[in-house]
Amino acid sequence: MKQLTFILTVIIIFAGCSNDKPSADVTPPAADYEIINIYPHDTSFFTQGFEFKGDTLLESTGKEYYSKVISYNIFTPQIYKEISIPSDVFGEGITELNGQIFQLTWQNEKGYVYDSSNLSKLREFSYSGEGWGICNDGTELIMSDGSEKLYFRNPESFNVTKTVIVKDSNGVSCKNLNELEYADGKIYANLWGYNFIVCIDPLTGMIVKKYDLSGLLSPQEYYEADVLNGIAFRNGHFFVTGKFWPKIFELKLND
Ligand SMILES: [Ca+2]
Repeated sequence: MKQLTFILTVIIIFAGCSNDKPSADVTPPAADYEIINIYPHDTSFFTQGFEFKGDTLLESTGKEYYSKVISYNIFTPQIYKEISIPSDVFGEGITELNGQIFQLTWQNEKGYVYDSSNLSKLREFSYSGEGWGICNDGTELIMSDGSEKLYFRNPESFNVTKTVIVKDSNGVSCKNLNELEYADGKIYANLWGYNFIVCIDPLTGMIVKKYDLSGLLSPQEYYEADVLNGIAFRNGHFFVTGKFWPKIFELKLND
């Protein structure tokens, strides 16, 4: 009986959102969504950051030699500006706050700040460890590093002011937090390698909703593309895409 209890305990632990394998079965149950529209996405973009400023979509891409920041309009479509970063730097997430765009890098332990009106570089900043996703709540920057932690940082000093552990309703921590989006008081996050996004209470770190987006692309499109990564909120709708994805989906996420 003890052995059976042990086995069941192991099964329960690994069915949760633990270690490197967050499960699609983790509570809370998936919430559904509606597709409002579909827009083309450049399949050369290894998407790392995705955020709207008004009608302008800001996207950052990764990989050495290919990392850049693009501001464009998916509704016209029209590219306003595109800049590259040094070829030895692997770009990661971006977020816009008070006229400035903050860009992380993966393992270079530095980031860039740009003037959001013209993408001219204003300054650099440094941090320890990896940079993955970033968003902001209108006051502070919120950053992920691939772990289960979200780091709240002062936008001027980039000092950490608070750290939140993201966990499911069973209290199991959830690693692989990737691209982020702040919307209506919640943080929405991609989990690296998984076709669902989670909605997180920023005060507690608790995952309160989960959306399974595994049906967005056809099996052939999923085969040719890389992982789901990129959430941008605009006028009550969520725009999602992924690395090398051919499409951007405008979604209404239901409660
Ligand atoms: Ca985002």
